[in-house]
Amino acid sequence: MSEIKLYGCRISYYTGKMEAYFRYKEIPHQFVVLNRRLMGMLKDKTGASQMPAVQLPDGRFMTDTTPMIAWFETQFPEPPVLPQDPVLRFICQLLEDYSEEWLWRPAMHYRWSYKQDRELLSRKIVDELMADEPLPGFLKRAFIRRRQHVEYVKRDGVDADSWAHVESIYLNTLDRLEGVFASRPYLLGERPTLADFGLFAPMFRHFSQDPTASDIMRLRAPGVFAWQARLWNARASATRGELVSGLPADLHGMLEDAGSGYLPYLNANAVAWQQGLQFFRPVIQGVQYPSMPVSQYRVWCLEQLQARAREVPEGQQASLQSTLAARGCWAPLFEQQTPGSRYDESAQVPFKGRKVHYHNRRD
Ligand SMILES: N[C@@H](CCC(=O)N[C@@H](CS)C(=O)NCC(=O)O)C(=O)O
Repeated sequence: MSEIKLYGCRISYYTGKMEAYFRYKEIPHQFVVLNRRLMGMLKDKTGASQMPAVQLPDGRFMTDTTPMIAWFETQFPEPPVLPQDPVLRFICQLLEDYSEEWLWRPAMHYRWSYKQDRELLSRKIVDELMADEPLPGFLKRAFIRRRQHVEYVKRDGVDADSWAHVESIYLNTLDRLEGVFASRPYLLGERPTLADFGLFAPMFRHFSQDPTASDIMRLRAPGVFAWQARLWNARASATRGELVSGLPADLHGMLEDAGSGYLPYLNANAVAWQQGLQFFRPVIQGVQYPSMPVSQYRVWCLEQLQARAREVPEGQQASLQSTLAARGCWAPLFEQQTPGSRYDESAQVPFKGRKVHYHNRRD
């Protein structure tokens, strides 16, 4: 084997993120569409039942896009997708994590709560991933619709009371981004950074393509629609230009959303994890959510964000703190002194060795 293999499917949130990164960095790879047999093989190799997964030419397997990209940056460093400036670098890492984790629920909701979306997407999933399963198509599609709606909508905290809040996360994000892309092509300047790839996960495979969310995007935020196509088409060798210096005012809103919504959620999730709970009921921006699963992976996300913030050199710590505090992110970032995820105790991420079924579940 001489090529990197990327296992996934053409409608998957995180697979799209990894594809866009490989395309931008011009890292040669072969795309392999998953089926049940390959999924089983990947679970054995990576310990996780999730996509995407990557197989290196030396045979090693990897999973989890954030640490995978960090590893590929060590192997293909030019041009880097992280800003040189330490404060901007942390903002970039925070925006990546916020975008891909916090827009997950609205992305799943828009795909599986609306009839036209679930009809179309269940057909796509079955045609792509379950073509060789010996069952009638209508049964496979009904199974997928039910599984996805139960697992990723009802069980993940979307009910009549939280519905409007879940949708507002998408709608507000579109409004904020429309302002950003009116003044520059990518989140942090003239070329893509890690933050763009994190945001790409929900925006590309879900919001810009699923019928209901896509209609909204095209009408409400055509600049975001253009950005996701631009990023898909971006190649490092043909992309020049500077990053912003300092935090642009048009990103204040997204950071304030992270400080008032996502980081408090991460803290509540971490407390529930420490208490050994399987489910918890957070209040988010004043909205009482119904029961949702405790996520070990997201306790690790909080730990990782804290670690990245601590890596900012001493001389820039004051600037980092004041920048984040002004947007309401500093206090919630360090509210939990020891999140205690135990997600990567043997420090093998993104390589094999963990036993995690899926990022929304405890072991
Ligand atoms: N943290 C992982 C998350 C991967 C993930 O959740 N992938 C989804 C699809 S986009 C998945 O495989 N879900 C399992 C399932 O639906 O059974 C990453 O960054 O790659």
